[in-house]
Formats: sequence, C-alpha cells, structure tokens
Amino acid sequence: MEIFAERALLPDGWAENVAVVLEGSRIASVTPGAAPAGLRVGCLVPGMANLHSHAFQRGFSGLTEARGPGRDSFWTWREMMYRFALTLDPEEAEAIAAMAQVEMLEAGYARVGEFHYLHHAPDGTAHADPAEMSARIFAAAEETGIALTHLPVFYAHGGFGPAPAVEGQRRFLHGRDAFLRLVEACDGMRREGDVVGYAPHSLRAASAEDLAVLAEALPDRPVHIHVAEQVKEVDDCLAFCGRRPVEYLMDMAEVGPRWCLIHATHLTAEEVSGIAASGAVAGLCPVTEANLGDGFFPAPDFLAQDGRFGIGTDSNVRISLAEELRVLEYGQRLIHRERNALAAEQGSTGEQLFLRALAGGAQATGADAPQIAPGAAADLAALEDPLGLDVTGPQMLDRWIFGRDLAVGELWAQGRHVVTGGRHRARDAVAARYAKVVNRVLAR
Ligand code: NGQ
Ligand code: ZN
Repeated sequence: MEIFAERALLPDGWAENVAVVLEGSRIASVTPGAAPAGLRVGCLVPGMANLHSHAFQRGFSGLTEARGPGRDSFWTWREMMYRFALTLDPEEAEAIAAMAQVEMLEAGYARVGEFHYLHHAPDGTAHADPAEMSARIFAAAEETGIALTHLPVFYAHGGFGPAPAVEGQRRFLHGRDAFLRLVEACDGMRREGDVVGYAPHSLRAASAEDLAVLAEALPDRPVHIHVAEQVKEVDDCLAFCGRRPVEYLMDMAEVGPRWCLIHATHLTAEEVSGIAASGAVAGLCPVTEANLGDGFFPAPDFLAQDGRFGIGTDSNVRISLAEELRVLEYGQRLIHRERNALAAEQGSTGEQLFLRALAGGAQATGADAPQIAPGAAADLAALEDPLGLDVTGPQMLDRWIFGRDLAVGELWAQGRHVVTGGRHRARDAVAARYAKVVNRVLAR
C-alpha cells in the first residue's frame, strides 16, 4: 500500500510530501518530496507501544469513582478490582480485551505490552488448557490487529515475607515450573512481530529467590515489574528488609535495559540515578497513577540524567496517548509552578515527550526501533487536522497533546491498516459484544 503524507516524522527530522510504501508488515520505501499518490494523510508518525496494560480492567472503567464508607485509596480500589476480576470467564475476558485494544489502536498505539495475570478459572483451578486466558489475549489481538508483547505474570505470594496469597488473588497464582510452562505455551502463540516477555508482578508477589530462578530460566526477554507505586509498599518493604523497593530490586537483580520498572513513583535521588544509569525503562502510567492517587514520578531529575521512559495505559480507565503525555507534563507544571517542565531542550514539549516515549516503549516491549524508514516495521499513526492549520510538525504534536482539533485518523500495526477515518474497522462489532458482556458481569 502507498501512503502520501503531507508531513512525516523521519529518523533525521520532519519531511514534507513523503511517499511511504508498505509491503506486508514492513516499510518498503520512504521518499520525501514525492508527488501525491495513494492514501493521503496529514501528519505521519511512528506508532507507539503502550508498555503496560491490564486489559480486563477496561471492563469497570469509570465504575469505581463512588466513595465508600471510609477513606478510599489504591487498596480499596484493589478490592473492587479483585471482585470484578474474580467473575470473568475466558470469553468475557477476550471481549473486554478486544474493546481495550480497539481503543488503543484508535489512540495511536500500534502495540500493547499486556501485563497478564488473570490466569486461572474463577475458582482458582487451572483451565483444561492452563494457557487459556493468555490465548484469549492473543485471540483479541488477532481480531483487532494490535501487535502484542505478551507479559505473563508470575504471582506467588500475597505480600512481603513472603505472606500467603489471599482468596481474591487465587486466579493469579503459579508455582515456578507451571509458570515456565505457561511462558513456553505463549511462545507458541506469537504471530510475526509478537514478543513474549515475563513479569514478576511485584516485590510483594515474587520473592528474591523467585526473581533469580526466573532470570536464569528466561534470559533475553523483556522483564516487567510493578515497583514503588504506593507509600505503603515502600514502608512494607523497609519493614521487611530495611531497604526501599527500588533499592532492594537493584541490589538483588541485574536490572538493565531489558527491564521495565512500572510506576517507580516513590524514589530517592539515589534510586532515580540508579534506574537512569541501569538503562532500564520507567513504565509511567500517568492517567492511572492520577486515578489511583499514587503520587508523582520525579520526572525532571530522571530525564535530566537521560533516564528512559515509556507510557502505559495500565488500568485502562482512559485510553488516550495524548492524555497520558499531557497528564505527565501537567503534574510537573503543577508541582514546580513552571511551564514546559519536561522538555530537556528548547523547542516543542510534545515532540520531545513523544520521541522519548516512543523509544522507551519500543525498548520495554522488545519491539524494533520505531521509525519511518525502509525495512522498519510498519507501525504508523497519522494525525489529522480537520482545520488544516498551516503549522509545523512539532506544532502538530503539541496541538494533539495539549491543544484541540487533532486526532489519530489512520493507524497501521505491523502493516495492518486497522484504523481508518478515526475508527477501528471492527469497532461496532467489538463494542456491541463488549456492552453485552459488561452488562452481564454487572448484573451478577
Ligand atoms: C494490578 N494495578 O496488578 O492490577 C495493580 C494493582 C497490585 C496497579 N498497580 C494490584 N495500578 O499492585 O497489587
Ligand atoms: Zn499495572
């Protein structure tokens, strides 16, 4: 297929009137200054990887915003989340995942890192096929066309100590051997371009010994872990081992570029430097972190040390790439009472945030370098400006993230042209099935 972009973000900067030819899952050629031919788009940029999602949580988006009897927190939200998680059957989980993926593609994400821990049947026993729930995530990806980095989650304990898991966690649990078999089964489900990593859920759910055994058995894969999201988690870790979560993790594991530290909200200056120097990616989920009352990631210090970050939609309470980047920047503006707080150098804040999140997202999900260049994967998003204002490429990104009017019009994931005119090609069917499923779940 041939695309004609009025402007495109190429590896060495913006170019105009760019012809981009796709062949299968790859970009065959890129020609700036070309004559119009093929599908005309406004502003072509590489498709982003969403590095952290729990797809099933889309199913209760906006439905945990009523205050309970006491003071609500991350932990009271988690109780509600567990109640929802405990009822879903495989078909329902697939329907909800498909809805989330449709919205991700429409938001400009070409790939999702699915941090998947809803493994077993509602009663906690393994399905006849123990990899059934992972297969449902792959099936949703097959339907929606999103590129998948599947991250089966290792979850063995209920807290530091280790403390035993509670009833509400029964669908998440594995011994190490069964978990390794799950990873192997997932390897067999990959389509071209898909990646399988793994994810010890958190330092609460996986011990130092678990981490060491898994690292030995599963080298050379993306490794994701939730860490230091809540103050209580920091306090519990200190009580357990005298060290803070990130400090403890960096001491016991060889945290490097294959690692993605999800949230990493509560950090000392040493921990900020440690993550930045390790080359690991900080997996920031600003919208969910705001929704759950996590706190602020120390982004200015981290970015000043060339720390790498990517964006995740996590709870999927909202699925909007532009909003994630906006909330990330606005949090820092509010704290520091300044503007353009996260731009490392002069120039467009939107462009700088977008490019850094693009690189970090690809690194964390084990994807190819995201670039509009011959031979690269055809992960592409086109931003359309209905007003046709005469502005530069960086201004297009700024208007998309902070302003108004612009939206993702077209999206290709691994060459699959799944979003046209701002809508996913399967949106209607996926949304109708989703609504039916969620109504059924809410009626229980
Ligand atoms: C999760 N979500 O695994 O879905 C977690 C909550 C936990 C976020 N941290 C559960 N946002 O951390 O124990
Ligand atoms: Zn998470």
